[in-house]
Amino acid sequence: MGTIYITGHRNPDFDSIASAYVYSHLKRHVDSGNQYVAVRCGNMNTQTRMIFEKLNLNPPIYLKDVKTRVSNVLTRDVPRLGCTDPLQAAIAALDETGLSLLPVFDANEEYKGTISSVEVSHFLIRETIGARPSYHFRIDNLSKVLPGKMFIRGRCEEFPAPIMIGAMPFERDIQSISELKDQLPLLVVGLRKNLVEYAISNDFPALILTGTSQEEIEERGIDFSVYGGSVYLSDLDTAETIRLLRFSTPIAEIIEKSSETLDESEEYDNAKKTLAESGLRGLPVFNNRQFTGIVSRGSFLDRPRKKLILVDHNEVDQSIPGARDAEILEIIDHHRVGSLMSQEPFSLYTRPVGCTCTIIRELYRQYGIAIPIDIAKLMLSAILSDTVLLKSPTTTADDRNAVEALARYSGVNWQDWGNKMFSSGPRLVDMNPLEVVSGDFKSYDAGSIRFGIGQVEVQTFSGLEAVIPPLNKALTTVKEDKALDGIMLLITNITSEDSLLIFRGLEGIVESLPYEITPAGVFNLPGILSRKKQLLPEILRAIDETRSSRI
Ligand SMILES: [Mn+2]
Repeated sequence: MGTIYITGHRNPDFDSIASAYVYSHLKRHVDSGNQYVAVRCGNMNTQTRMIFEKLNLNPPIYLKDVKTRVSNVLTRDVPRLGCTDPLQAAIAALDETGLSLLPVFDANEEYKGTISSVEVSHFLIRETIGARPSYHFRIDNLSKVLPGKMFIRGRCEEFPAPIMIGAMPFERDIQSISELKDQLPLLVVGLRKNLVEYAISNDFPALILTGTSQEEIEERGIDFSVYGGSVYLSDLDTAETIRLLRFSTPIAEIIEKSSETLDESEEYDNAKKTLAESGLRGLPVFNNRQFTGIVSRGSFLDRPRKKLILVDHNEVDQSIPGARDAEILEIIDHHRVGSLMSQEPFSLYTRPVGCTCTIIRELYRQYGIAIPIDIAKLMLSAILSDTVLLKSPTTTADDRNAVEALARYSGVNWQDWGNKMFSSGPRLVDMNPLEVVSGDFKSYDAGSIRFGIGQVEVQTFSGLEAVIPPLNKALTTVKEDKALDGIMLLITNITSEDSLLIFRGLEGIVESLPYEITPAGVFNLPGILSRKKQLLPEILRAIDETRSSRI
């Protein structure tokens, strides 16, 4: 079962948010095999908040982006090893989990490095090649790898020592030991009194006695009272004792030391780069300093992509950040189709209607799914919002029919409800000019020219003179922030069905628009309500004409 996000565009208007909500409801009914989550990638405007509140519905959750992160590739439920654990425990854990590496922590839970089959191999190679190896012993680890019991616990907790076996005639054994020069060995021996006493008197760090018992030792009358080392009684024969003893080495001695870590929230590409540059085979992953798993080089072989359905837009640049790398499964939209590129086939539903919800209502009918009253009210509100109460020239017969049918079905007087929707917004004079400009803002590319158009709806133009200068200032700020060549704000009076236009940049092009301009630099656009259908084509045409006149 996968998670599929349904999102509208950035700077979402009501249709964008309602369409995501409504379509997630429909998808849940037609496909129970996946989880459909409606999201929004921006703040809700006043109208959106008001409608969801009035209908007592929870609006889609805010989702910052759909970027692939470490949390999407990490291996969880990874056993943690301690620095003092015997190498045998690490080998067993690598074998049991099948993981390529495991993280190692010290007694204070601080991350110290990783161990993998590579470090284990290095250990074996080092002991195989060259002179007699010296091992790092930790008395506490003896009982962890060797069945048996501690007979005497010595003073020294950890020490380096070569292993010697007392299996030759006494003189030959002493000879071998003396050849170790200043190194004192850990001696593995049966109950041979002369050798044991030799070890005691020479202060060997530890003795491992095989094939004997406490009673036998006492019967032999060996005096350990002056001995400072440890004596361990192994239940195994000497060969097995030696084999396992080597793997009692604390893993801190052989790990790949590192303090580099990753956070779950780190972006996939950054994490991949961090790992590659570290030269390490893997890194531990933390979430708020809490260890949650590991990533290895294998974690980054294939980027998992989040699954996405776009509603009310079709360009990844207008979509939730990360959409470019996501797997887009469907697009439902009523805007012009721009640069649509996909890595795989997907469902595309576009129709030249006034609102995405008009298309989604059609889909409900196609699938034969009953529309709940709440959903009907949302769709009705979305169509009224996008078509400005069916007045916008983008309105089609389908939108009108949908409004009539949804209003009848849900028992709503759409004119009353629509007027309430549009009067819910604050007055322009009371609003932050930057929010007015960027609240409902769209960017466009026309060849090498990038420009943006914001739109705001008002009930009246009266008192507007006072807000023009601050709005012009805000236009300049947003234009610079977004590195645009030109920027405009369409102020639409939904009562008189007219608009005003103010702008910054692209003067030559904007001034050739077929509208009357006032001395204050404000265009009058009588009868113009639609940015998409009425204003945008004029601007694109003006750009084209300016270009061809230059040639
Ligand atoms: Mn729309």
